[in-house]
Amino acid sequence: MIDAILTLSLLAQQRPDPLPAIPRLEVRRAANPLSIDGKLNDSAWAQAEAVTFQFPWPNQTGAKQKTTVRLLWDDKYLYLGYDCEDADITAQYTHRDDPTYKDDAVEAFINPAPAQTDVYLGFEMNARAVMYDYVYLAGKFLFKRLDLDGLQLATHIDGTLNARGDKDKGWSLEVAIPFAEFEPLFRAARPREGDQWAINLNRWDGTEPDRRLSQWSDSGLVAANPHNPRRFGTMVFRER
Ligand SMILES: [Ca+2]
Ligand SMILES: [Ca+2]
Repeated sequence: MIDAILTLSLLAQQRPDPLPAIPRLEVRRAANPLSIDGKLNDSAWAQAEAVTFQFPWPNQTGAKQKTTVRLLWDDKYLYLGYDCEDADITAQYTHRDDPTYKDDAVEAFINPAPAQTDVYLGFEMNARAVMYDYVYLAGKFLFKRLDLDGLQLATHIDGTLNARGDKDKGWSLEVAIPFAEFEPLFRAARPREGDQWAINLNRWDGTEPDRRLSQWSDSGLVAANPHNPRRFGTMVFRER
């Protein structure tokens, strides 16, 4: 039941200069089962091509720490595995639909019907494996009270969480999203060979005033803002 909406103040002004090309990724079917424990040591992950993030807003301050993401799928789930280098891991929020994007967090914005760019599902997940999921509607609303069922989410921290004086190595995150959650945008039980979805992958890192947004596909917006569905990358499902 949707009983609350959050109005977005997205003055989504696009930069005038030439923007980078929209990236494309082939997503393979997982050959072996994955254990969603936050560790990317399952043999299936070795099949997946890693994408790296760019930093489109040079005025942001603090270390530009590397992020790689791998994607896989099977009959039931889309899997994402994030690997975040991070010398200082911080995350405060602990409840579903808290504003996890204010923490050390990674995101996936997924549009399974790329002929339209009004609606997509957002998943914003902090280093404590807290999920903020919502439906984005036309740059105007986020329906955040809608909680998707059957998600699996875990993180692994190589360092100390919220201990500010020491030096951490990084954190990783695994999430499994059931294809059933994409109804009615995607009217099939699962994707087929060659199906294309639009997706963007993001990371918020650091604490104010040193905070960075990095992304797979540059949103092309003037402000550091990831929400531009016209600039999502293309993901192509492959059976092998
Ligand atoms: Ca794992
Ligand atoms: Ca951090």
